[in-house]
Amino acid sequence: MDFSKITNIEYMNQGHLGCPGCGATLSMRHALKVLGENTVIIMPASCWSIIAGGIPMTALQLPLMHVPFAVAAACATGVSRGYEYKGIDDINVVVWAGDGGTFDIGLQALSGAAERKENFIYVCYDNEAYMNTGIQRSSATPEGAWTTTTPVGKELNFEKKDIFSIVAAHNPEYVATASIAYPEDFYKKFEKAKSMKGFRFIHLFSSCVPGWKIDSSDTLKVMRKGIEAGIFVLMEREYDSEIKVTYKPSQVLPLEEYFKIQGRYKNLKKDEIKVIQERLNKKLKKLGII
Ligand SMILES: Cc1ncc(C[n+]2csc(CCOP(=O)(O)OP(=O)(O)O)c2C)c(N)n1
Ligand code: SF4
Ligand SMILES: [Mg+2]
Repeated sequence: MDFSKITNIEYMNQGHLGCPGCGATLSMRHALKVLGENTVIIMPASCWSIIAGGIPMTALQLPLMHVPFAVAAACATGVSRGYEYKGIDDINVVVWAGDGGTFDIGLQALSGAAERKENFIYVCYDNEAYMNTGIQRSSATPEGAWTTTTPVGKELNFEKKDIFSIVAAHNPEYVATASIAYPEDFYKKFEKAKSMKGFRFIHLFSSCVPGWKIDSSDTLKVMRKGIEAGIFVLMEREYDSEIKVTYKPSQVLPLEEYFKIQGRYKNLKKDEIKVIQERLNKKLKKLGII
């Protein structure tokens, strides 16, 4: 990818309300550089509703519609069809939702829109818990991670919901995972999604400083280690084609290397890490990563 083509224009102002080192904030800044000014954001309740700030101090220079938690994909449907009715076809309608608003509360609206092949991009920034309301467990929380509703962090019976497969089962135009810790891959996927019509879904791995109990300066390092350990796999699928892994670590890191730099995993014992590693290895074998 030619990085010199990336615009210097910022669609996010300084002075947003995200924590220093917030993965979701970095992700929005860079996604907007690809999506550009002809973009309308639909946003359910989440940290990002706060990060954006209220008018007249909003951090985004683009139209933003705040919508109730469960209905982001339904609201985006309305906006997208409104443009279609008016014969306007050069606007990117984009949902920007957290994992709680996607994996749990907004799942029925997401499924309906994907099944109807609505014309918009749905982005889920996944920080693996309900962060805005105080770090409660969601169905995107990985097994073994501490949250305020799983205080010991040892709910090994609950595995993270496989949202990629759920969305892919609707045969959308495009489904991908990405992380701003791998910007080249991230930019390519947003460009590809932007160039298409129909239902497109991008699942972002998105660090959270207080929720993951990490240092703000380590935010990219933590996400990179997660991807090198294979706990989050960078991949994509176009319509009904095969899944393509877009980044394969040359040597997959032991999960322990990823866990030990985050306070949320500090209660895990060696034998518990072994159980989680074995489960992960099975998934990575299926994807041809190990
Ligand atoms: C129907 C409804 N239930 C609960 C809330 C309270 N609430 C606002 S944001 C939020 C957490 C959202 O979690 P997630 O979607 O993962 O985004 P994050 O805060 O992690 O960025 C909750 C529970 C709400 N606004 N509406
Ligand atoms: S709590 Fe987490 S997701 Fe929310 S603004 Fe802070 S770092 Fe970002
Ligand atoms: Mg979340």
